Amino acid sequence: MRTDTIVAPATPPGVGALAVIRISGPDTFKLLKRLFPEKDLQSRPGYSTHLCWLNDDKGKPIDQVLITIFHQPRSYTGEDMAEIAAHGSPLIVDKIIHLCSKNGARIAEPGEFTRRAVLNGKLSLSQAEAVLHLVKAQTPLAHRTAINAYRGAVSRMVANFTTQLFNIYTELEYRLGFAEDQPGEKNFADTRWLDQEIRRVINALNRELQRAEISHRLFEPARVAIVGRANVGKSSLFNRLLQDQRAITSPIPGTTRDRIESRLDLAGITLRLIDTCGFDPKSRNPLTRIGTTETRRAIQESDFILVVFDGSQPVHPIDKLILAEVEEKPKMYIINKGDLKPRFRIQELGIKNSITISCKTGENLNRIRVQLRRQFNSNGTPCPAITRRQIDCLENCRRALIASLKTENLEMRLLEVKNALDNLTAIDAPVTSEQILNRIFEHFCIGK
Ligand SMILES: Nc1nc2c(ncn2[C@@H]2O[C@H](COP(=O)(O)OP(=O)(O)OP(=O)(O)O)[C@@H](O)[C@H]2O)c(=O)[nH]1
Ligand SMILES: [Mg+2]
Repeated sequence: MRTDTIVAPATPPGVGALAVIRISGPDTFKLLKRLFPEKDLQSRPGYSTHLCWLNDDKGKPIDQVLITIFHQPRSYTGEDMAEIAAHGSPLIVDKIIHLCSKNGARIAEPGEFTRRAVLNGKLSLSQAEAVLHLVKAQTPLAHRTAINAYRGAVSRMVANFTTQLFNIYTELEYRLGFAEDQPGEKNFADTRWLDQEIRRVINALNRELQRAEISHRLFEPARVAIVGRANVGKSSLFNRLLQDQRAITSPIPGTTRDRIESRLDLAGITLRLIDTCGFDPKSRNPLTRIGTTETRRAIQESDFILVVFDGSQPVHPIDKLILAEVEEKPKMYIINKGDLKPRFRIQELGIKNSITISCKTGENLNRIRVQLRRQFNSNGTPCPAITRRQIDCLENCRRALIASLKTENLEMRLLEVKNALDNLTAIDAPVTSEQILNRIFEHFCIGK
């Protein structure tokens, strides 16, 4: 772990009433002494605030600031820290950061303050992740979920499962030892009770994993891409669903060039709706080919696809190519331009379920909304686990338990239960792996 002294703005760039600059590390007070030579801040109590004038290295005033000081270990990072609240001007912030770095501080990397808090045992891993979600939360439910996680709900859930699994583990170990001593003893080889206990934990994990999808979606809205060949009415559908003229529409094929994204709110469910460029991998137009590559990327990144066809035209060879492209994705087939004479025969594509709509008249658009709501229905209580990393750990734990049930061999079973325990405790384990830390903190911004 690096233990130098770091500095970064903690508030977003731009103009505001105030801007906060954070300093953390062993030389915090040495730095403050250079910045405010007439003050002896180190001898003042932690959490105290001090109104001071800050001058640049030529003695010219930068700003009048309010400094809050923290003595290690009683600070966010567990190190000596200071927070300088200045007037919210990007120029002032730049000057203060520059002054700090000239006097020995290093500009912090994204998430480095919280990373230090974890490494110094001030926050568990799941609490650190909750910090990110706390600032990301945009709805009251998302906020409640993040606050719970920050207050240790994930750690409590992990502790609860760990106790249950540990009991199973010790029982297995005991039986294994006993079976070796008393090879003829039948009762100890009978694992029905253990099977039941393991199944009970698997069922509880199943419930948490279902709820985890709800909590994950509170912070990472599902992506829904509108895909189809040129001119079928993708942008018209995009605008209709958003109830806004967000994308340009026109009778000229190839109107949409770049993918356009927008937030779509459907009675409590938030989605990211994506309008794409007309799909045509064989086009001679280089722009269309670039657009098609982008559309492919949008398909890959999306959780659900609205596949749009033009109901006023016969099936086109590109329609078949599109079907192959979206084969593995959950999707809905939409036949647009239902107000015109029907010439599209979807049976030719071997598809049974589709919705015929008209972006011109608005016919059946509500059915799409209802289906999307059903698909991403988030009724229910969110689980404390929010991040993909936490969900993956729960999932791996469950997988190991299922594997443990498939073997009669007590030793193998013990190994799988141990594997399940390791995956579970990884959610909040003391971190030794740089890789895990990097994965968590790559999403943080500087100053957090
Ligand atoms: N009659 C009728 N015309 C429609 C309907 N939906 C869209 N259109 C028209 O079809 C044309 C193409 O619509 P867009 O929404 O731009 O189609 P697109 O799929 O986004 O096209 P590209 O961006 O070029 O790939 C426009 O002239 C629209 O007014 C509909 O339901 N009925
Ligand atoms: Mg378009």
